[in-house]
Amino acid sequence: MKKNLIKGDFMKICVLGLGYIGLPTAIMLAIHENEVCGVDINLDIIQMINNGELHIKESGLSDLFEDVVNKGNFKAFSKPKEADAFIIAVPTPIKEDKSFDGSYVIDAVNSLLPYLRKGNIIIIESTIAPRTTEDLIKPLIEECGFNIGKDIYLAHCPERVLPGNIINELINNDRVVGGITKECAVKSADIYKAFVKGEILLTDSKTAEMAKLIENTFRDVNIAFSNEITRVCTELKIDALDVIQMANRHPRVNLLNPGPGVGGHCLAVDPYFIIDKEPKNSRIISIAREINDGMPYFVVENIDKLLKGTANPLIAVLGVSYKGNVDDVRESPAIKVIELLKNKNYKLNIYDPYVKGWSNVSSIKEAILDCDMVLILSDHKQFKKIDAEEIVSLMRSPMIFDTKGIIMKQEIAISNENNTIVNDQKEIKLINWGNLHKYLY
Ligand code: SAJ
Repeated sequence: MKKNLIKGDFMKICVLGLGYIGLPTAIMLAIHENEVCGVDINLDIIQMINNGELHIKESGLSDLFEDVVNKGNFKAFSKPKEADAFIIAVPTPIKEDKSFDGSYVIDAVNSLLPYLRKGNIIIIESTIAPRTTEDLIKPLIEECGFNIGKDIYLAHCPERVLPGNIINELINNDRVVGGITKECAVKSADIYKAFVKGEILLTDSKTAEMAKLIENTFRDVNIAFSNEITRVCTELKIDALDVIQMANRHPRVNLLNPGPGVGGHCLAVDPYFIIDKEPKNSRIISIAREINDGMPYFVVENIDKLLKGTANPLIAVLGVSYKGNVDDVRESPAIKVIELLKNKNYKLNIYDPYVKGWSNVSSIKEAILDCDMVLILSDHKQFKKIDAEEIVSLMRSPMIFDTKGIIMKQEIAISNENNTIVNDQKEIKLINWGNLHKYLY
């Protein structure tokens, strides 16, 4: 017999969308004794999961997955099944015109309607435009004759975990649960109590939607500010990295790091959901997107200047993913940089130890052989301790353009008294957003 849905109770939960968020969430719910039915439209993913294989790389996930495979309480299917609760974690992309595309969420809701019965909980974890739960999803359920807050409990509980640290953040981050009614929020929150050690904050659905979007937009705007500071400082011949470091020593200033642009499926996408809904008032948000999307062009503009006069330059591109130590290339600025460089007919040795299908060489060593510039575009741990001896002996002219600011002079060693890195009479030019101006003028 099914028990009342209170903390720690066994539940039957259907998770729709088995990607970077849905899959770890489903596994976490199964670890905590729920019977979990995972649903995806991709049959390869279903087959892999049911064969005990993972289709995404995420630290700590495979051990937990092994446990639930042994327990036997998590299986994947192509269609939903009857359950106590449904959690939707499908993608919410932007359309070509940058407007919100909620079609996967709507499809997922429509797909579960035939299995819905009184007392069920529906939680949307996908990031959605403000007011979507109330204006678009609620009517779909009401059209089936259900009363929200009495028959069905509907809430938005945005995912907030950082790729690369998902398991830890699933457990320890605070969660915001926004219900259509208070009862909806309370019932939905109970599901998370099984594994969330952070605080669970209850609110209404539109506040939860907006809070989630603002979290990522805050970061996007902050990074855009640092990228702008970098461009200003490069013109003024001031070390932007020093400036940011100094300013951050003020107790109430916290600038993020400049880079080759902002990627991933979150920061580079979610701000548009706000712009789409309320364009006339979203001015800073729009300009921040423009600045961050402009960074790959700025990177390439500077590569042109740095390699001016070099005959048939060969560039070793290190990193394709949108950030360090992940295999995700969605909206990656590195891909934009690569595309721009290819359009300009630069020869490229591309290497990323995490991402399949992009590398045309199979090691750092092979990438740097005979090249004129090492271009760092992702902050993978493997790139931080690049071997200075190899750089000097293998590169045609040793120049590193570190757009992620990960290489410390002292760590690539062989510094002389003047703090330039030399070996066998060759100097390594280690260029970052702080000293770029010295190599341009
Ligand atoms: N980046 C910089 N400078 C920095 C930090 C990041 O240029 O100082 C770039 C990264 O290289 C990357 C992009 O920003 O291209 C985004 O990376 P990220 O690590 O800031 O964030 P995501 O997209 O991996 O994850 C974010 C997180 N949101 C926040 O930290 C507010 C995560 O908690 C969310 O769950 C996730 O978005 C999401 O799914 O919405």
